[in-house]
Amino acid sequence: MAHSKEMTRICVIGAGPSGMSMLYHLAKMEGQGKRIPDVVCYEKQPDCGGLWNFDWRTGVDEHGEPIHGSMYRHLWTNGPKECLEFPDYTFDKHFGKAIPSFPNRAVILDYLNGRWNTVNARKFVRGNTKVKNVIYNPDNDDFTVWARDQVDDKDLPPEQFSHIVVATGHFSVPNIPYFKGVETFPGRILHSHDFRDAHEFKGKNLLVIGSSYSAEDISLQCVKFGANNIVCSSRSGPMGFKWPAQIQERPLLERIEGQTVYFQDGTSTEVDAIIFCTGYKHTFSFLPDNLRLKTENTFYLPNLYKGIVWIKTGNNKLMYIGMQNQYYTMTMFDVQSFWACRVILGETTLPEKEVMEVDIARWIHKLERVTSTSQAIDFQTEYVMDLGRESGYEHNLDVKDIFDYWEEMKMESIMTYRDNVFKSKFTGTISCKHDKPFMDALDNSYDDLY
Ligand code: FAD
Ligand code: NA7
Repeated sequence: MAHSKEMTRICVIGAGPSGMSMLYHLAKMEGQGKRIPDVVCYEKQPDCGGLWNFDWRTGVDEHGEPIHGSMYRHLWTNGPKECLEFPDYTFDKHFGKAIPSFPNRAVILDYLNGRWNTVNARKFVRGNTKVKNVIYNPDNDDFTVWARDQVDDKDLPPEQFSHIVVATGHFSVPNIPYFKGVETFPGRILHSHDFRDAHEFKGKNLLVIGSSYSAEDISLQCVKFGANNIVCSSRSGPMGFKWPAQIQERPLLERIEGQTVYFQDGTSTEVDAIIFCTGYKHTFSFLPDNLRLKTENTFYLPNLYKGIVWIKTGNNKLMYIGMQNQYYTMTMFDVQSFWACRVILGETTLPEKEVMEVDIARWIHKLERVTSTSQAIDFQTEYVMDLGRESGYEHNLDVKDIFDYWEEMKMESIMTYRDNVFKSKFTGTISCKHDKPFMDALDNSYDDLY
């Protein structure tokens, strides 16, 4: 479709929680009688939901494209649901009763779908459609997008858009460092991206590399489902939880000789499998260098004003949602999206480039002084609150107290923190307990969504 300079036409890339928040707000505004621009959301999976769609496949999908999903079968949320609850669509509203604070992944997807359905946000989504290329056209001050219909196996005609919103997530493309001798290892080697079910490791001795959320939770999952022993290897110090007897922590892996893995402190052990929990790479293969965010997994991103607007090239009409490291998730994506919608609709005016640069530098400088989890939560709370204030977001999203309590519970006991109950900031409802403690709950019946 041709695009004139005056026309606003939005392309959202990705229909995970971030992209869907954009669509939710646009559909809601439309429902309130506001005139909204033409919107198209390209999603390479068959449906919306992003990482919350469990994918049994690993490697490539049925169309030969890299699998997006990194979720595993028995995943329960690792933060309390009270920290990701939408004030305008609470868990009480969706489920009609109190549910546990750490639900399994199917419950979260059901909840998200419930909110999106209230405004039929899905109507903008073109599923099974992968964005292959985007360019900025300085002459016309717009973007051209090339996408591919994966079911019909054909490229679609290029389309013009005034705005691009990149919401393709950043926990999908694995970061896999090399360790000397790894090619001699005779057992299974995988990255957390390809981890699907801990049953596979029953009775096995494992090496887990990394010391963040995936390392911690995959180790626990493996203990839960009967792994014999797990050694976690970290480059920046131990995680320091009170682990069960089957889990030990060691310094960074130094080399591998056959089944034996050697650590930097000179110790060694024999393992049957190696799981790289070494994080993910921000990857935007569909974007040229002048539009492409290049970053580590951090709490404030380079070249993005308010963590959203790409200021390096072009016209401030390329935006990214959900690209920072995350304590806040769904609500942060939501306030980012609301803020972005207001900018696109001309209800918020962006300052001059120099002012935006100074603002980014100020946040990054502030982040450099963050040295603890609690401070990182403070930092992200401040960021979320700043966006809320600027955009006139209707609700106060500050759940720092709940995060702090969660962190305290986790340090007290990594095995049982998910058995605690938390109170909703928005309804005052205290969650109920699961029928079994986390470490004993092996069946995870997804049919019973509470
Ligand atoms: P995603 O969910 O990754 O969605 C991005 C979407 O973009 C996908 O649907 C993808 O198919 C699509 N896409 C990508 N490339 C293209 C393309 N070229 N063309 C078209 N579409 C494309 N968060 C929590 O709040 N609680 C948790 O317990 C929790 N657990 C997690 C566990 C794991 C194992 C992982 C990996 C993450 C977890 N998260 C958790 C964090 C997670 O990042 C967010 O909850 C959320 O899924 C991020 O949403 P998103 O929309 O930004 O990205
Ligand atoms: P994270 O949180 O980005 O953590 C990555 C981890 O990988 C972290 O501990 C890193 O160590 C470690 N890492 C990265 N590169 C290396 C090398 N070269 N050697 C050793 N260790 C390395 O990713 P996660 O997968 O844990 O979590 C991502 C999301 O999935 C999150 O939302 C969870 O809820 C689920 P570092 O700490 O930098 O020393």
